[in-house]
Amino acid sequence: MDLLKGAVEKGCQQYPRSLQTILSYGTAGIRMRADNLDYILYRMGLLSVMFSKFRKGQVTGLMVTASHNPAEDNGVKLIDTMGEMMPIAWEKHATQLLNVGDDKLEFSLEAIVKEEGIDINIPAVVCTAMDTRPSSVQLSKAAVDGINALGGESHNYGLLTTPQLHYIVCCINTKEQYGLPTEEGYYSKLTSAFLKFNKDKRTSKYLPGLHVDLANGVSAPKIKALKAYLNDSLEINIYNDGSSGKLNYECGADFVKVGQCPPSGIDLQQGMRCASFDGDGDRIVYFYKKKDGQFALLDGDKIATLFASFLSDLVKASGLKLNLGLVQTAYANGSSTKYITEIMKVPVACVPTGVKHLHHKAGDFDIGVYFEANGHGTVLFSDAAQKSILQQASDNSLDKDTREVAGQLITAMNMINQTVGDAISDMLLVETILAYRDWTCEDWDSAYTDLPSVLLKVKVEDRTIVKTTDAERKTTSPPGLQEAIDQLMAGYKFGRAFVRPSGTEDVMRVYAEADTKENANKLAYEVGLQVYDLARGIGDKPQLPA
Ligand code: G16
Repeated sequence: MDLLKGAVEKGCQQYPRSLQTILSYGTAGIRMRADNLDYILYRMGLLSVMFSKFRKGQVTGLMVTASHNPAEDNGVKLIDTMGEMMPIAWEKHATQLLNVGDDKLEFSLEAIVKEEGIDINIPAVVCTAMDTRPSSVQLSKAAVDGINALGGESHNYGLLTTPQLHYIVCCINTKEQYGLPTEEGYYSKLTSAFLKFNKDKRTSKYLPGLHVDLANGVSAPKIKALKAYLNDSLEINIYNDGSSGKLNYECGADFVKVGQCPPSGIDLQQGMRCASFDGDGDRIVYFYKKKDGQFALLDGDKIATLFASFLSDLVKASGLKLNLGLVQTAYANGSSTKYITEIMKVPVACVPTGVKHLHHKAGDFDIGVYFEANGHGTVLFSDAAQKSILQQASDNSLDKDTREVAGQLITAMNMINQTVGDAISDMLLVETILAYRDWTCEDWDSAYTDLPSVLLKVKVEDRTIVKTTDAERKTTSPPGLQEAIDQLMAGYKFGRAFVRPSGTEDVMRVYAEADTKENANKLAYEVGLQVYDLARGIGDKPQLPA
């Protein structure tokens, strides 16, 4: 185990543990203020090498980003060999490496080797990339130092969106069956499918102009590159490209979703179709101004229903018998779940927050559409479904129309980044479907009306004291909290609320929905006060939302 010893000695000199607080690998990796992250990135570099060795030398990925968090934060997301998030079973190893003292690091690495039966001599390869945060360059270096210290080969792709790195890892490990493992290969795959699907489009209501808020993040240079591949088939007007504003500040998908208002920088007018990406390009929400002048959000739930109804129509028209399902979290608006089950008649599953949970569950269906309300999602096609769609498209015993629809399904599939939620890929598919249906945002939005909802944050002394169950829809601790929430909910028509500790920020999240905005606000506020009182709130008490 000289390799481990050497890596630890080097790391502890250059990247000594500088935090004594207990950390954990959360909803999507680890994130916090960037100042103390060097040693953490070094250690996550070590872990990604271990993970590559565990996967018999297949390539794993390490993305330096804190996604929707403020510019001062940073973090890391680790990627599995098919481009999914690192398996939950490995999160305990990450948490262990995050918390162990320098003197115990070697022992912890040895323990992982033993527990997972890793052959330490297998060569390892890790692909890395980063977002545009000021700290990302230095933190990438720390990660690469960790990778190299354990003898791993590192391929640094520089600036990429998170989903682009997921795509590249998958392409490499599938020996390019999924696409070419380069940024150009990514644009080329997605846009070829987009251009193919849209080549004969004739629309009267749908207009190709789209206004995109890029959160002053890494998607800005990437959307500029993408535009060159799209010719004029989609006119993308770019806002918040990082040339002046601050990352995620008053802009981006999270700001728009939580604030239910346009981002700064976009003067929203009627007739404009707009989208907001998050800081690392894995989330997207749409919005527009209604005829009555109100702001309207088309969030992850609306995107999921758009995708599911489109794919379900194509599946039916192609004569295939495939089981299509939708995966949501507790944040899904009650109206969306009702619409999907009662009108669309599509099965819905509810899982805890975190794309890793949704992605996993979506694999239970032939075609699994998964989305968090915050705009994080994609579609998975099982191997069997992909095979039968391909067969159907080339079965000459079938009529031409049927084969053509199966061909459209293949094209749609090629537009989708199945490895993870991807704002660019989701945007191309939304635009394709709107053009295909010749829909405006109003048409899309008219399927169902969201119940008014609100999200609050409450600061508490220690958010780990709040425990949840039933896909985070109920709390089991601290005592009395769930009973209090149940009582409050009963006082409001369509009242529904839940609380959960965030896995990406040091806060408790409170969600509430009800028949009116005023009632949703009141319910969230009252639940927030209970959290503050029963879960040892700190700082200012929650305020009644405006
Ligand atoms: C990450 C996760 C999402 C999650 C979000 C908020 O998004 O990938 O699945 O919904 O954090 O999580 P939490 O409520 O636990 O803070 P992103 O886009 O920031 O990576």
